[in-house]
Amino acid sequence: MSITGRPQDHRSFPASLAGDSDLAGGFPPGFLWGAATSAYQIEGAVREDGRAPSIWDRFVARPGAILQGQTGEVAADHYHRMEEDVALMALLNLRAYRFSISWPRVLPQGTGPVNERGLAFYERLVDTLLARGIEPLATLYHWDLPAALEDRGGWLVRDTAQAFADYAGVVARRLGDRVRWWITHNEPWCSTYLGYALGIHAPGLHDKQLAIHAGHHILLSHGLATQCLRSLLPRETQVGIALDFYPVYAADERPETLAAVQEADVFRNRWFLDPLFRAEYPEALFRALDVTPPTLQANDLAVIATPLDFLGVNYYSRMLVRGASPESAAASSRKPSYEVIERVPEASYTDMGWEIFPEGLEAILTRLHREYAPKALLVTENGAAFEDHWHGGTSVHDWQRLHYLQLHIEALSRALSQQVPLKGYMVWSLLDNFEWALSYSKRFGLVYVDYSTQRRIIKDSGLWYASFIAAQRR
Ligand code: IFM
Repeated sequence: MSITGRPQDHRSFPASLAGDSDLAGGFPPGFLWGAATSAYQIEGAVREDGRAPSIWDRFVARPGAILQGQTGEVAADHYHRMEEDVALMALLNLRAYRFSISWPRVLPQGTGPVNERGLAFYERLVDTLLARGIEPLATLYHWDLPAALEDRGGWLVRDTAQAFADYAGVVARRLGDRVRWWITHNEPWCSTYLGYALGIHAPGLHDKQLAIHAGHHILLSHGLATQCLRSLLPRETQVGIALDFYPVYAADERPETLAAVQEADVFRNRWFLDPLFRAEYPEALFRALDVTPPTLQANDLAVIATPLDFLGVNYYSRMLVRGASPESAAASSRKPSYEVIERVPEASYTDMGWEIFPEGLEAILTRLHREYAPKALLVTENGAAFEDHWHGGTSVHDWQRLHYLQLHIEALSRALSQQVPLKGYMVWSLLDNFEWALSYSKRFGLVYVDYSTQRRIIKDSGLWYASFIAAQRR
């Protein structure tokens, strides 16, 4: 089945798609077609209604941390434009919307008194979505740890894991009768490695050993929160986690390269996957990073591996590696012992410099199904940044993003035909937003945001996605 129109034909593509009966039959009824965002990236209003700072509010204030010194203080001003944004989702025919809840809005000190106004915002959002027939998918942690908890040790201390579970309980008690899909953490690899080892995300530390400890407490917090959600929520509630995956490919067939594929896979994919689904860390991780394993208490791995209802898959690109030659590996004690190939001559790249590789989505979905067998899978993020241009009218012609989405949706359909229990697909992102250290320079939205006026313009990719969803069975 092919749904791909020639990119230059994209403006007329939706109509032809509507008549494509093969396509209409390709996705199961009830498939969740949606889009995703996260709190700090879109909300703004960082000092309003009792919200306290998170580690990101602190990190963005560090000189040099963020491109052009920008912050999420206003972002896409979603906190004030929530109704308008949900109306946009309805125009896009979205059946689902994945958002994240800001922990410091709900519990400004991370623990203790609940900030009623913060919780009320998310309650209004959920009710507004439901009134439009849009399924809410709530993520509890998309990287914005309350700064007050960072002052008590943040993810480096076990207490934060219990604090997270208690926060999950607070939110679940309020929204659990209306939200059926829950995601504990978004991309723990990023909050761990980018935040604690590379220092390019909050809290901005540069220590691989600390990343191992932080990652363990994040995993533990996930397990504790999952158990808490299960104890509070109706049986049909779906609880999962969203991991970011980069299927690893070999640049050549040398034995060193084949070993490098395994090493990179352990580091980039299995670090979080194995504890969650196999109740064990891949030992090779610690050798490869030259660190010691985290300190485990008796029940930790069993808690972390509490069974999940679904696994969220965030997919953007693949990783292509070449192993170091035996001589250079021996001469250097540097880790890792492979080179990541950033550029392939015949490939196309997004504005993030990420290779467009839709086959990788099919590959990771089928592999996860085969090797880890989660009960269900959900693509919780997929999308692309491109340089979009708005000329003041009512359209933004982003044929590259449109084509990217078509190619990846085709990949979903191939995965489904291989019996992958796939339940939905969330485009990253609904709106252009604050792309972390790269601030507003990268646009991922189906909807363009003119930051000087906060005007929203649906891009051609958004129009196409709306028509595509409309052509699906309900
Ligand atoms: O913007 C991020 C998001 O916060 C997490 N996943 C990847 C996106 C694009 O970089």
